[in-house]
Amino acid sequence: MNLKKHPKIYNLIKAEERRQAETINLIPSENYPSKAVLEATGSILTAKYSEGYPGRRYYAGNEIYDKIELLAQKKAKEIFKIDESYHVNVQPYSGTPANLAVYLGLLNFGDPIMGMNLSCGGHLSHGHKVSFSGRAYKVIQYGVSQATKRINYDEIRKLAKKHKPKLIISGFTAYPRKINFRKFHQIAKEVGAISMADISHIAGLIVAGLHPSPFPFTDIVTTTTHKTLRGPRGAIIICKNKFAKVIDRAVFPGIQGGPHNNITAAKAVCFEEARKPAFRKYQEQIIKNAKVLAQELKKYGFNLISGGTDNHLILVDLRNKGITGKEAEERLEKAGIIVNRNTIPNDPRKPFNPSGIRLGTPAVTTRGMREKEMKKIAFWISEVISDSKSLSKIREEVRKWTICYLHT
Ligand code: DSN
Repeated sequence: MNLKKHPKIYNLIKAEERRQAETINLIPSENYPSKAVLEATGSILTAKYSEGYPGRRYYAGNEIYDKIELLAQKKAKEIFKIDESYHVNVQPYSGTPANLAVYLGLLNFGDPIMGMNLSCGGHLSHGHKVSFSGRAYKVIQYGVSQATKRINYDEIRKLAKKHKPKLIISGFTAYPRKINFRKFHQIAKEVGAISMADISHIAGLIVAGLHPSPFPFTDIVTTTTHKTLRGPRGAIIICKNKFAKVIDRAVFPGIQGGPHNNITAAKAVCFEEARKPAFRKYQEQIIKNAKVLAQELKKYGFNLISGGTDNHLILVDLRNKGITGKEAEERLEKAGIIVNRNTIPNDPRKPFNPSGIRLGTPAVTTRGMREKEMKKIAFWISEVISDSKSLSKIREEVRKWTICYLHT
């Protein structure tokens, strides 16, 4: 391996491989891509500049890259079952740049936009004040119902009628329930807004037909490719044809330079993998695992936001356990269980040390873990949260246990 000639970085990569193999990864936005995706990511395609789009590049030597990009676009359309009324841009470097490109392409600075607030599960790039999206636009934020912790579409309609946003964003990073994209689109149309869905977390579930699709009605759909889709770190934008030109121009030259061609090829590989029956089975298992993990945690007295999950993630309110999200995250990490601290709806605490943790099953499901394993994981989580003295013992158990599961 040529990387061995760079021992410092080689050893760090090996150490990270070991960490991944010996820990239980419950971060809902992470996953382990296939070897094919990794090979494309690490390929010679990284060596080329291709500013522009297929057939309209600013550099010579792009014949092959045009084919790769067109193939990735075609495969994206196939997995989301969309027709020629939609256009795909496969160049966004990741989720936030994809979202910012949408805003740049469709809005004027200062225009009103609506998105879910961070504490209820929205993303920073959906209009949070610390993000460019919250500074460049007039943001109206919606939350979830106080009682049910679910989206209240009537409230969203009222807010939309009052503020007349130009763009309404749906799709969240910490919402454990199904999203009715059709209702969001209807509300947008009632107030003359463009509808946008950021399906980053649930794209794999949508492809597998296990979550309602935002197609064929939503105006703009963005998604990362590395979460439930299990591809390379990156994103795509799918938009109705009438927005194709402005979206393409906003991605390049608006906010990006040359596309990362190695990643474009890896996206095409990931889309190809997502067409296989095994991918659907994998997505089904993600949901089964999340449901079992949720049920078990409830048995151990954990309060789950909205009472459970319909998708790949669970949001735990830790206030009854007398521990903050940050403390829980740190304690669990010492035991080899990797989660991330997260705000809960209307969290009285700040995002850096919030009241909850967010757990997800995409990565552990990729490793072949099933319902039985979820029960064990819930038991360990409960032990760790209730007794900080057992950490090193559980760490050793987790180390021995995880070695038995696949790791790419
Ligand atoms: N940071 C990602 C997540 O963890 O959900 C979203 O971009």
